[in-house]
Amino acid sequence: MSKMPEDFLWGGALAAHQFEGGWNQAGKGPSVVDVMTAGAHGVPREITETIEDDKFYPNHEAIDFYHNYKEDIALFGEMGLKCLRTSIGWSRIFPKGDEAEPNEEGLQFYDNVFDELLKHGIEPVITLSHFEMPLHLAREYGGFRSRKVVDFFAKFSEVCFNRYKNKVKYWMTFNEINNKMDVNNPLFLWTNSGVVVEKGENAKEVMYQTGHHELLASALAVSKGREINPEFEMGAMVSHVPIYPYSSNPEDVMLAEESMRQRYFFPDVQVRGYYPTYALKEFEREGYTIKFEDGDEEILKNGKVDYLGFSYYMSTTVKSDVENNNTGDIVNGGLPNGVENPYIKSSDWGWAIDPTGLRYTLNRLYDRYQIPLFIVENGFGAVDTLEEDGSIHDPQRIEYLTSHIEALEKAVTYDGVDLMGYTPWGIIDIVSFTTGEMKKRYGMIYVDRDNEGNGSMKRSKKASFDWYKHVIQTNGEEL
Ligand code: BGP
Repeated sequence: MSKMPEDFLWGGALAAHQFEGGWNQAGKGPSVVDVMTAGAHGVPREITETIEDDKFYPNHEAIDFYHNYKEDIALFGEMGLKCLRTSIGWSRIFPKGDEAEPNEEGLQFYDNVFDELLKHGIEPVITLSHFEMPLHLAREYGGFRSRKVVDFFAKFSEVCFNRYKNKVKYWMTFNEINNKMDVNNPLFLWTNSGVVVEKGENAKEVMYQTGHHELLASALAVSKGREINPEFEMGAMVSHVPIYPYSSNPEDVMLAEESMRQRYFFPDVQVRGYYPTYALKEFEREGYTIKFEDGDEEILKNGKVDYLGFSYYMSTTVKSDVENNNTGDIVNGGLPNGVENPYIKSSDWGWAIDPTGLRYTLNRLYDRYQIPLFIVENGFGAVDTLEEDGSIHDPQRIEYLTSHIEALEKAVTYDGVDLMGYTPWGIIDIVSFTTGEMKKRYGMIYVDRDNEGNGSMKRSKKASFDWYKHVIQTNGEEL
């Protein structure tokens, strides 16, 4: 295959709550995800009122990167990663979220991590909020329902920009800010925004008002970041799942087009700096009251991003003459996985395997926004087996990643898409977000830990470890 640009950022992706552990160490406060119990294949994760000792919380210890960060980063260095995408745990820096001063021990932890990464020649790519809002902000203020939380996020991001301005260049504001468009699954509004829809409320109206505050918070962070260090690359981050029409029936085509608005609304605002007319028309049609304040338009216009990061795992398909296209169930994280696409297979968790969909996505996003793109999540969740001799063979994962890298390489070298980098999700085994399982493994490094939290935590290289190391060494030439 063709060589990628010399400065292409081959890396790996993680999120604080899914691998760090140390959930209450060194002053860290509980986050919204720390009160989510384990789910399992098809069983929804629960949001609990308190943290009961008798319940298992998979994110509390996760894989204990908190105490193993030097060993793990040495493995990332051995793999030859050019960058590592991860997040700063908001509640490690502001345990409750509304304190006047940040938690110095939390700030020091990330100083240590970034120093270790840079020592191994690995560029940090940092998400400010990856579902880790301080629980206190959710309980006390109603999360991003409240404009006060916009100010708390602005303060958190400013502290991070100032503290790490000489160590971190690439930033993203909110992970998969558009997840919450799927209001059928309470997991997303809760983890995205610390919000629970109350009885009698219109879920979409709540989601859009919450989303407006988050869009303001994102734009304010982007403007502040640029002020603190003009060298910063400020990105948005969305989940992108292309929605195909089931047939050439114009009704299917139009339904797919309309359904894509749930994907495009948030990045439209973050990249273009204003609300799209299809959303304003929806507010009018549905009678939603979204409270804007004077100056909000200006904030959004001034806070347009430099690049768009996105996750890509699967595609979905919709058909205009079926009762319900939104058949996403908890196994798929509630994603509207539409109707069966007869041309593609799915993973054990029902996620469609569609590498061509990644090339299609890159073209659609680049045509729409004409700014650099960054694939910051793509991966294959599967059950891996630790053999007697300690080896782990993961040919399916190598096949999945190979086909998706071929697709992105075609988008760059044949279609001319401006792509900054590629960070496969879960470079090391971590806790699955939607199900709370360890069983759904993504990593090229195996971690001996099961769904119930048992295991030695020992790290072992899978077959994909050396495969990906070679891909990076040849800059994508040999897959
Ligand atoms: C995305 C999240 C990640 C990651 C990924 C895989 O939505 O940004 O945090 O978890 O999904 O999903 P899962 O872990 O449920 O397999």
